[in-house]
Formats: sequence, C-alpha cells, structure tokens
Amino acid sequence: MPITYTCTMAEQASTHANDNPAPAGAKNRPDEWKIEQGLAGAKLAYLDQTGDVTTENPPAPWPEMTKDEAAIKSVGNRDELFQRERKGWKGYVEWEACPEKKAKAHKILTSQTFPPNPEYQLGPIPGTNPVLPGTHWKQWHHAIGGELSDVPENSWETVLKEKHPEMLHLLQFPYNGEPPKRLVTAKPITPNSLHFVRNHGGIPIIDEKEYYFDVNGLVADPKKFTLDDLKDESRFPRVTKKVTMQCSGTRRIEQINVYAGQGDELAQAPWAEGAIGTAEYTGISLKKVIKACGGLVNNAKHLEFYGADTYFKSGQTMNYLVSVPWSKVKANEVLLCWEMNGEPLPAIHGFPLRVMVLGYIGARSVKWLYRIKALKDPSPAPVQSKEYLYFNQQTGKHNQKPTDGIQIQEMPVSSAIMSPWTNQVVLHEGAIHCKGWAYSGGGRWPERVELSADGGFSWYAVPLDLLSAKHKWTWRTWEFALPCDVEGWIEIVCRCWDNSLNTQPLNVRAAWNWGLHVTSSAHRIKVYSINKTRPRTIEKLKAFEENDSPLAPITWPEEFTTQSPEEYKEFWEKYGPRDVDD
Ligand SMILES: Nc1nc2c(c(=O)[nH]1)N[C@H]1C(S)=C(S)[C@@H](COP(=O)(O)O)O[C@H]1N2
Ligand SMILES: [Mo]
Repeated sequence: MPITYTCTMAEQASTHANDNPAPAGAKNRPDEWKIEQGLAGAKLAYLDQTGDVTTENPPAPWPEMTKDEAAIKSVGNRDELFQRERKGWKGYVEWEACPEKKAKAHKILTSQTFPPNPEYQLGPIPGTNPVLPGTHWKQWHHAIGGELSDVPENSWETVLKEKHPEMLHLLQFPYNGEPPKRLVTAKPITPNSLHFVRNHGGIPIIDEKEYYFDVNGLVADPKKFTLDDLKDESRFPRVTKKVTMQCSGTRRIEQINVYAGQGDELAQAPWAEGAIGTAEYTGISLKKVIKACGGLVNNAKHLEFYGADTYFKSGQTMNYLVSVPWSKVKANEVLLCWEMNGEPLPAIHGFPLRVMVLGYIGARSVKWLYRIKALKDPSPAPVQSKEYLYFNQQTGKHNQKPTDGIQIQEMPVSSAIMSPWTNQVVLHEGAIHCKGWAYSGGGRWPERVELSADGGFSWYAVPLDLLSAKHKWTWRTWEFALPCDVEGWIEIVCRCWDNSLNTQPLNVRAAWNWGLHVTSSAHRIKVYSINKTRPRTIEKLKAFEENDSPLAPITWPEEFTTQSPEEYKEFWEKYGPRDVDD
C-alpha cells in the first residue's frame, strides 16, 4: 500500500486545533493540554512558591520592535565607519584595535530591538533545511552595514559553492552544518565538502596575495608573516598530519532532548553526531614561528589567536578570539595550516590560514587567522572567558558566573552510533549491523569500542579488525554485527575506552550542563528489533506480506487477524480458561 504524507504531525495537530475552537467563555487555551503536559514548555508560567500563596508568572513577551532612527543616524555614515580594512580582505572589520568603532556599533545595536531566538528547545524543531535561519544574526550584520552589509548573503553563497549538496544545514547564518549520518563515517578521512562547519560570523574572503598575519604581544621581536614566508621550507619544516576536530557541541541534541539550555540558536546549535570530522592538514608548527620572533618574553604563557570574522554578543561586536597555553605550542601540537586533504583550505574552513590545535575542542582552531598575540594569562575575550564553559548541573541561568565553568580545552573520550537510527525498525537475523565513530581528545585514542543491545548491562567489544587504523590525533570508525536475540524495543548503547582507559558516563543526565557542551555520555539509541530467526516471527512476517501490511511505521495497527478462532480455542482447551474455579 503506497503511503503519501501530505503534512507533518505538527501540521496535523494544528489543523485539528483550528477545527475545534474553544467554546465561548472557556478559560483553557487551545493548546492547554499540550502546555500542561510540558510539550509547549516555553508557554509555561513559572511558579513562585516563596510566599504564603503560590503565584503564577507567565513567560515574558518579547519586547516590541523599536528603532531609534535619530540615534542610529547620529553614529555617522556606516559605510565609512565600517569600511574594508585591508585591500583583498572582503568581510573583515577590525574591532579589537578600535574601541571607538566598537562603541559606535554598540550604539547602533542598542538603539533598536531585534527578533527573538526561535524556540526550538521547549517546542518542536523545524523540519526544514536550513533548520534555523539565524534571522537576528542576519539583521545584526545588516544593521552595522558597511563591510558587513552583504556578509550573510555571501556566506550562504560560499556554502552552496563549497559544501556537499547533502549537508544538513543547522543554521543558515552564521553557517553551521553537518553531514548526514550515512556520510559522517563513510570514510575514515572526511572529504572537505562533507566536513562539518561551525561559524560564529560570516566567511571572510581573503586574497592570498594580500594575506599576512601579525605576531606580537609578549614576543622578543614582533613580526609579520605572509603565506610565502610560511611555505619557505628552509625556514619552517613542513608537517602533514591526520587530525580529527570535534566541536564541543557535537551530540548536543541529546542534552536538548532531556533539558533545555540557554537557547541561543548559534551558541547552542542543535548538533547531532556529525560535528566531528577528520582531515589531513598541511602546515607548520606554530612553535617555529614564535622562535622566529625571538621567543616569548616577560613570562608569557598563552597565545591568543584572532580570526577575521565578526561575532556579536550582548550588543557588542568583536573578532573571534581564543587562546591556548604555550605548553601546548611548545609540544608542537599547534599547527598553522594552509592545506586540507591536499587542497588549499576552502574559504569556509579558514582560507588562507587557520590554526589547528591537536586534541582540543574545535573552538580553539581559529580560522582566517590575522593575529597571534602572546599573553601572560588566557585570553580575556568573551569566546574564551564566557563561552565553552563546562558547568555543573546546579549552575544555570539563575546563578551562573563564568568562573563556575571549566574552560573546555581537551575533549574527553566519546563515541556515536551512525547506523541504525533511533526509533528505527530493524529486521535482522540475530545480529544488528551497527556503524559509528569513536574519538578521544588530548592525543589519546580509542583502544576499545563496545556495544550493548540491552541498555548497557552486557557489552560486546568490536573486534579490532572492524575498527579503522589507530592514529594519535584521530578518531576510529567502526562497524559491528551486534548479537541481538530479543525482539521489540531495545536500547543499543555504544561506549569507547581510550588508551588511558578513560570511558564515557552511561547517561546524558550524568553530564548534562547549562552550556550543553561535551555530550560525551555513552550514545543510546532505541531500536525496534524484529528477529527473523524466530519461527513465530517468520510466520508472522509472511502474514504481513500476504496482507500487504507494512512493518513501519511501527505505530500502524495490524490490519489483519493475527490468530484464527480455532487456534484461540485450542489454546484455552490445552491451558485451561483465564480464571480457575477452585
Ligand atoms: N575565526 C573563527 N574560527 C573558528 C570559529 C569561528 O567561528 N571563527 N569556530 C570555531 C569552532 S567552535 C569550531 S568547532 C571549529 C570548526 O571548524 P570547521 O568549521 O573548519 O569545521 O572552528 C573554530 N574556529
Ligand atoms: Mo565548536
């Protein structure tokens, strides 16, 4: 029987609501049942139980859209204020060296209101691709104008040009996208077009010939470097390394599915398991560049990296700044790279030069690098000091301070199942074929991957022949036929042990945190198992076929008689009636 879907479940639900308007005088909202059941959490009042009487405080409405045109005009000509900084650097505005310019941008951003973040944590996630549009991020760029005017549109053009047509676009702008599950682990090395992308702003388009970056701050001899300088092998030995980069937001959707976090669509993009990728990078060790600048002075211990994109936070504009400790650089674990899988870096991945910090969260691997500054302390800039923090569960909106969070650097051990998918019906012959990845940060690597078909009580180790090759800085992809005798809903769980014998917490709750970072708990999927080696199942499957009745969706009731009256009668005769007489 062919199935034609005409509308989504959410659409059906809303159609029904419109069909049945509330009777006149009724106090219930049309979606009262959903609200009471927590299915429209953003509409719930909060309860204040601190007084004698409990009060209900409905959620605040978003402020009215206002715009103080005069105030904005008083800032001056935006095309002049925020004009191109450097010849051949499209979409780059320097904020960090220009406090006055920052103040003017702040005035523009605070003289008007912008639309809210879409509610996608306490309500349904849109079924579109792009999933989220990034409306206010686009509007912020347009509001600043000048060099940022057409950055959102240019960014999307670059996505269409450089990324695989099958990418799942989580956020259109700033662009955030991951490959579909079947392509995440299709190869141990991720093709460039399928590598996930995590952007906090637009994509600067930089002319290689006009490119240079500065090294300054606490170095003996501050210098500028062009790409040709770095490529001069008599000065800098070239290195090529296979590296897995993982965003600390990977698998965030599992945290969102249990409890909502802060909800900024950029900061908390609802990543699935694809915000991880592996590529072969070519470049040089940053340590040699620091040496070429005479080394660090005055007890410098950290290196701050500046990316040429513009990031907006709390009404402020800034460049993308983070830092790593010198100890990491000294160990030759921080590279400056211009090639990805044998090709020049794609624009979207940082052309012409990016930092690669081996074994750290992706956030430290700054793209479109234009400055390196040596500092005594870690970067005080917002991305380093106020984001990428790992809070404990008692810390959140109501009480958090950045210093309550651990700044995330090395990623812990993690893994994920790419096939089958949660809620999928799997017809098998006693083993469910599973595929996935496993990774550990900090230069550790997966030694063992284990799967459980019973929610994590018993575990099977994936035979080593079914794991991809071991490398210090990379993930291992794996596949395994997981023995499964039972039928019905089962929970498949995957966990990894790294070479230090670290493993993963067993439940999302154990590691849930307000920033929704580092979802490193064992990956759990619910699968409906149909084991075709069982005689009754074989028989039943024939009946499904004869009756042209589908196995999926699993929620469809069987449309045929599953037992004959004779068989039914025979059963009671043999085993006695339901209730005994004495
Ligand atoms: N300049 C700049 N560098 C950046 C970012 C950014 O937004 N701007 N995002 C960071 C984050 S959070 C991650 S996970 C990685 C993603 O790198 P990719 O887009 O090449 O996969 O880049 C990092 N470097
Ligand atoms: Mo990230």
